[in-house]
Amino acid sequence: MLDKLGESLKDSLRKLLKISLVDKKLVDELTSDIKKSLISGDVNLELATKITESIKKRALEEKPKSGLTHREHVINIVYEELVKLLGAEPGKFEIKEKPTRILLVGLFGSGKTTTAAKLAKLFKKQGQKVCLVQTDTWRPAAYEQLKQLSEKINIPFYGIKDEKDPVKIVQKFEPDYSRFNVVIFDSAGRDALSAELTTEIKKLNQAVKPHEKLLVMSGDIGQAAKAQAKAFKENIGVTGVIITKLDGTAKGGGAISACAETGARVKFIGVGEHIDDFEDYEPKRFVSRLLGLGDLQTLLQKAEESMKKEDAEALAKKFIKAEFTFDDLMKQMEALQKMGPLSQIMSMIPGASMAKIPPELMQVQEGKLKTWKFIIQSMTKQERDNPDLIEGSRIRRIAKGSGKPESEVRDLVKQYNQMKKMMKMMGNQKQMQKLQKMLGGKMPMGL
Ligand SMILES: Nc1nc2c(ncn2[C@@H]2O[C@H](COP(=O)(O)OP(=O)(O)OP(=O)(O)O)[C@@H](O)[C@H]2O)c(=O)[nH]1
Ligand SMILES: [Mg+2]
Repeated sequence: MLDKLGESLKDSLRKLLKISLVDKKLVDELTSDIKKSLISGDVNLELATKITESIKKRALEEKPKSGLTHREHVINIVYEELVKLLGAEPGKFEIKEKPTRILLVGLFGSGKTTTAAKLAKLFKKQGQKVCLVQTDTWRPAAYEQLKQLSEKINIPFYGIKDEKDPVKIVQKFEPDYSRFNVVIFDSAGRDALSAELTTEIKKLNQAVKPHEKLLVMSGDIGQAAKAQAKAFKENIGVTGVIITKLDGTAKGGGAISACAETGARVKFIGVGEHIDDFEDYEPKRFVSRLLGLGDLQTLLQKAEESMKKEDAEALAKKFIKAEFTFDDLMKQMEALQKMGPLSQIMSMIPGASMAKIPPELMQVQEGKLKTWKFIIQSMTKQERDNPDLIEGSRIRRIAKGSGKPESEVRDLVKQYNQMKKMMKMMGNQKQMQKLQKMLGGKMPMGL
């Protein structure tokens, strides 16, 4: 998501990590890089200038907090300013009243109907009783589209095929709504917020009496999101925004920053065409992912599910210190396997996404793991604890014992050494570790 914006921001920070002395020239270079990244991410020039000026000023004038190097201090400032730019508050969404009525509005093709289904599934997962109501009487296939989606996710659907008046649809099913905790109304779009669309939504608004009016906008409209959010807010009042299609576009930075600027709260983001490609919008988490700082809390949560917490923490520490043995490697590999694809896991480890990780390490196959297990089981305790011992005759013995070719044993030793080197590299990024500690309270991180 927002890959391009994230990559160029990461590149800027990578440069900073390589340099030991932070001086005015470096800060100038860094802020100019960040500004370029933001503009390529479609953040407007004025806003991009404002934030980079503020980063520059703070980086040069503010004293680093205790325990932080100047470099770490600057990274923290970049992080804080980006969070401000992309909306300081998370778009929390609570179901307070029952039923909570949600009306989705937006222009043609912004993703309303898809989002209606995504939202419904999300609430259902939270244990809420949800139904979907189709009030789009404009697009000929709208009825079928939402009906099919609701069948796919097994959620009650209301709609009247061929009815032309959306208000009649809302009224017809009024007695049913009280059976649900959440009622989601899809509505019709137009090319622009025309008088026709405004009138229609106003009428719908009166009939539905929604608790939440959510404006659905496509992320690829970039800065145009600002004018759109403003127009919808003024004309019909919106309580929040959902930005869709944030997968594979660099322009999402534009749409999100534009919303933050107008005070429109982004509540959810759509990150793909599938029903599960939907997330709560949490600016801090979003920015830490953009910067490649990782999301350690999510990682730890997953780790906890697959192994005991103490084990997970001890292993993670060993892992980062590159002190792990073959036994640890095996444990880690097994745990990682339970947690999901390695590449996804690595993107959540702070610093890991900064270190360029060899792709072959990301593709450890299950079959390979089994082979490794046999090989490790054929090692003596001494060899497992001290992998440097493994050479020549030991390799031959281990190969024989495990029934695997010597090349496999060598391969495992090679992978181990590579991994160790990589972990050392990450571990040595002391600034990253300290940063995690410092941000412990503020960012979803905490080893
Ligand atoms: N890649 C991607 N595609 C999306 C996302 N959300 C919606 N789409 C696609 O965008 C297209 C339009 O989505 P709809 O949900 O029909 O949009 P709509 O706002 O209901 O459109 P109208 O009913 O014509 O006003 C569809 O092809 C969706 O699959 C998203 O988050 N990512
Ligand atoms: Mg639609």
